[in-house]
Amino acid sequence: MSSRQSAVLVTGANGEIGHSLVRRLAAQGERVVALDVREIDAACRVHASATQVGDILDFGMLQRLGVQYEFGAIFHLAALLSTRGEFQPELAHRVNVEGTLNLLRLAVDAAETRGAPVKFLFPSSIAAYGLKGAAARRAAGRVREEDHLQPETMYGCNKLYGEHLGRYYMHHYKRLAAAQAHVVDFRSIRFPGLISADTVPSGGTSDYAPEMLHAAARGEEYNCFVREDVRLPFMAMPDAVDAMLQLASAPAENLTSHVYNIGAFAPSAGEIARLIGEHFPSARIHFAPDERRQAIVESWPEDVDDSRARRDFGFAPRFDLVRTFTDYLIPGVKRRYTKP
Ligand code: AKB
Repeated sequence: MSSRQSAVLVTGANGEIGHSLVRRLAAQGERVVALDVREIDAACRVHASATQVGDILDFGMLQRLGVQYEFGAIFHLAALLSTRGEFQPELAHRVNVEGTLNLLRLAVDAAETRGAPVKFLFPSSIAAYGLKGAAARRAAGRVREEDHLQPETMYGCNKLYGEHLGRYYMHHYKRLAAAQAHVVDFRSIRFPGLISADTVPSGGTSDYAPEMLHAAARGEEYNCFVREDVRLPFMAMPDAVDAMLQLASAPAENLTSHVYNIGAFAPSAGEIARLIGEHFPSARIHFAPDERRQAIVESWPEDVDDSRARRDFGFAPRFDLVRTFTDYLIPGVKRRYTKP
């Protein structure tokens, strides 16, 4: 019997999903170890049982954590996103692929120590898809998990490969060794663009939506880097975190795949700007497309087919586009930016 404390590990805890996820896991009574390459934010630290500042490329550091804690689940959120990855593709590859491999190794070690599988939750992305421009994405409509897997960004390639690595560790790891162990219970969601009232993402290409909102709430002008008519699937952060927790707790026998699309609404950038304008009438949002970032968005699907997630783990978003703004984002950002 191990004397180690059982815990859940969250990498990338400072990121936009990390904040909400750490809080929700703690509220469920989990002991959460929050790991990030930067000092853990105060808002996240209060919910974590322990924090660790470190690089996921440092396997020694991960091993030391594995000696201290018995991880029953790993939520591996740390990644370099799509825009940043196009400036530093090799660094993105190291963080997104070698980092993921390190976490999968940690999961194998943890499973061996505890004598039971370790759940591995991996946020993948609509960036795993690759469509050849506006006409192709219109023709493709709501894409299914198996189709159009020709990512054009380093980040998209890394996420798709991360899904394959997870599938390998779950079903085929060391298949020629004497004793085969299927010890990593890998589960992945391809997230759409996410919008949070509490955090502003950095380094992504779907960032124009949250950036527009937070700029308006701060009374700042915003130049949107995509065209007004471009459409992309988005989701409110609470629904994204719910989906991850639902997938994590779903009985293994209900899951027919290691990867799931989820979606909620797919507005154009102009529709998002108009909604923001209804709540912040003095918002100054202009469209100044950067054709290269526009092309990245246009390689992603206009919408996704998430029927598999709805069927297998009961995914059902609470927030449609209007409710996302009226019930969640607008009250949240007003609270955040109103001086006491
Ligand atoms: C990005 O824009 O890179 C991410 C994503 C869509 O996964 N938000």
